[in-house]
Amino acid sequence: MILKRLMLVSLLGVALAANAQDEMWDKSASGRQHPNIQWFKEAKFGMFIHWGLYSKLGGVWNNKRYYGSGEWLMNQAKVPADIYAAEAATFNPVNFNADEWASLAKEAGIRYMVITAKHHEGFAMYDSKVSDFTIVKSTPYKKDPMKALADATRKRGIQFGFYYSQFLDWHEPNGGGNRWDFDESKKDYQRYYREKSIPQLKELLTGYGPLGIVWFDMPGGLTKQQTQQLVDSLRVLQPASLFSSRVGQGLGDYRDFGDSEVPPAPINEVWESIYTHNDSWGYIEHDMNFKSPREIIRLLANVASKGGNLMLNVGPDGKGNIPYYSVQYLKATGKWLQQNGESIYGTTYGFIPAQPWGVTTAKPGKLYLHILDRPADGKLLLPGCAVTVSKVYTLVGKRVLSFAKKGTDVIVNIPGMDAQSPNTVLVVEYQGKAPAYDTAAPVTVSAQFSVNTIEAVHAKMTDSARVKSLTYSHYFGDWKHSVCVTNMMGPKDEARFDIRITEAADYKVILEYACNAESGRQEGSVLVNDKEYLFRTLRSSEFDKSNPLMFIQHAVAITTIGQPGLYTIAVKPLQQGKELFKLKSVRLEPIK
Ligand code: FHN
Repeated sequence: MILKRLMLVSLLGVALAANAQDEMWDKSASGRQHPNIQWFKEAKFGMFIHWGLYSKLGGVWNNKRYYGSGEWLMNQAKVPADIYAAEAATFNPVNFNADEWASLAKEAGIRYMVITAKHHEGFAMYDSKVSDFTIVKSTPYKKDPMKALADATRKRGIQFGFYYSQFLDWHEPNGGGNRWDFDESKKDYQRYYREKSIPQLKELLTGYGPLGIVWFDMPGGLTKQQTQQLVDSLRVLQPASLFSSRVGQGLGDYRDFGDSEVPPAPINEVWESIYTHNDSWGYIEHDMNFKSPREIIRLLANVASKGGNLMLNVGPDGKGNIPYYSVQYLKATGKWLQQNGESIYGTTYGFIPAQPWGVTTAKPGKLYLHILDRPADGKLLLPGCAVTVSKVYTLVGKRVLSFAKKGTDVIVNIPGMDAQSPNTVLVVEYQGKAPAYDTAAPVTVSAQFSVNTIEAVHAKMTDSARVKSLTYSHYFGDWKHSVCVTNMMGPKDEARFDIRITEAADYKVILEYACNAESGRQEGSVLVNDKEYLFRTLRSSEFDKSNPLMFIQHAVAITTIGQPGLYTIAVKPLQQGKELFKLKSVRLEPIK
């Protein structure tokens, strides 16, 4: 069912429903806690490694280049299983060096590592006795790299785990997914589980020492009861090992969000966001869209500020080399973490929601301010800071800063910051009970920043308008998730945003949205400060016809704010009938 859903999503390019992967999480499971969950909660930063036979192919088959998820090459090119398997004869990762990989992880500040033992292609990257399609039996390399890697990571205090695709197996007639070679009506999934999947999982859980995590993926073919039996039969082998939510049927120990997805607001559960470093999980020679250290550090802070872990993927090539930019940028991330790790490891989300200057994380009695953008006047506003602040200082250098309190606002005088720093952290020490995170707090808008983004998640809707997380991909399987206000079909379907403007100024009002041909050229209005401004929608993409969502920024008005205070912005269609657009954010830019 989930597989079908994902296929549909990839065909359509955009899924207008909630993310299918997230359906694997049973919310009632959040009350239950694995006794060994604490290390995971504190770890915050993991390294995912997608490495398999596909890494040797690098996204190219028969001289044709494929884009998106490189580990899906066999499926994308519909390569016959025997022809694909023959590729193993030239897979020889002679440059693989377990100590180098583990040292890189250590230097990057990684606390856990999860590597693909078997991906959907069916190839075991370890010495499996259950199948002949393994790195030991069918390649010139002939060795088991997983043994060495498990030892090298543990030696460095990094938790080690395996990714295992338990249902999809394009090499096997009874495995899920391969319908180009094998007749689906003849598939016996139970037999696949019995003869390959479960025995291989047992090998992994018995032959490689204590595993921090077993990271399942893309469940299928099992009822809840059968999944429970699978879980039980593996649990006894390693009771301390954590199982990812993609074991299916709500039976995991923590929640994984969709690929490359961060929830829009904090979540009080144990969870993980997983991201590719470039556009693909598996190595693709021509994929150079690597996230910079700045992007990784900010992503890490953003995920931590919502209470989760970030597991960032690298895709080593067929020789066993981790791509140059992954190595460099992970090391740079590690440098930042060496100095600022206190504000990430062992934290949870802070009680102050995202501000124009950045995000917050917390430990008992301490609030960490991650300053991603410095206010021009050097005065940092902490709204809703209903605690007794005793001290504010820079995390690096421990420079004590002065601050003032006005009601529940705290205003910190911040020093000139290193403009190059991706994230400058301040520590607020306080007494008293941290107030609850206020999801309904007005969004701060300040003239001290070049732009203020009011995200769709803050919308209060009337009538049929709805906030939804939309899933789509640009290439194949490089999933993106955007939270948008949708279903604004007529004048009653309004999205309202409560904001607090802290300085009088003229602000440009910009709508960020995706709009297809059908929705193009419709009239809408924005009400700000008691004045209504009209606009006509601009078409941005054809997301309903196998194309992804593309967002544009459409400036629609200037509003003159004479007094700081609370305001509301309301967006709505003027005519009935068609969806106005998918509204991702409203941006307010002070006019200079
Ligand atoms: O299909 C896989 C994909 O190749 C990759 O392994 C990701 C990682 O989360 N999981 C699946 C899709 O969700």
